[in-house]
Amino acid sequence: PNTEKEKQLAAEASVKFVKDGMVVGLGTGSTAEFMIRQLGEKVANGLSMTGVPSSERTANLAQELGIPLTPLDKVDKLDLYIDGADEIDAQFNMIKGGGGALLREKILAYNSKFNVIIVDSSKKVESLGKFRLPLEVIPLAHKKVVDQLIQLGLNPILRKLDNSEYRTDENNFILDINISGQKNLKDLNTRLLEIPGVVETGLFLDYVNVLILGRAGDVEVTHV
Ligand code: DER
Repeated sequence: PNTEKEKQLAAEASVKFVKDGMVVGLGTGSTAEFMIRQLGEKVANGLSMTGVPSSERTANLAQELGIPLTPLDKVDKLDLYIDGADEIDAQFNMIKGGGGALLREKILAYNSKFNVIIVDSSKKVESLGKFRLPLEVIPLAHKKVVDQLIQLGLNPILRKLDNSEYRTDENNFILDINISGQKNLKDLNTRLLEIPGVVETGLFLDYVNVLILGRAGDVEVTHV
């Protein structure tokens, strides 16, 4: 299937949810990029909206496109949050964080009235875990967290950028872990968050209001 086309179709369908005067959380990644570019066009044609970016990468792109931005602490609730996902299962549980922005993404998604997720067909899975789950971890603690994750059989890998550690926008590390075969995602998420030094996980459970799935030449919109 033509993944780029599917991303574009899903992005196109998502911007229809954006109405004049809305405060919109802007996701991170290549699918979100299609959405942001389309919002830029609508803003250029008179749409009045304010964006709240989920990463420096997204902030820079939105700025370039002339989308007015505001910091999260200047708004009460976001009207809408639009973002991609790395994997999503039939219960709308997601793995996110492939783009390293999971912490801010989860903060925005949690603080918005309505979450719209846009994916190409490759993201829909039977069960999560083919894609490694990203954890945001404090550098000071990361070796201890690695040891703990190894004990749990989760096979942590420190994300690299060229030859040094990858740093998130908050200057933390990312550990990518293998959660395939894990049955109780809620319990797993709780256990991960209880490890001191783990800031946040890329497990998004119960965060989807609408899923827009681009499928060869068409889009499938599911209201959860
Ligand atoms: O990092 C993220 O959470 C992104 O949304 C990612 O999950 C999707 O990235 P993609 O749209 O480039 O596949």
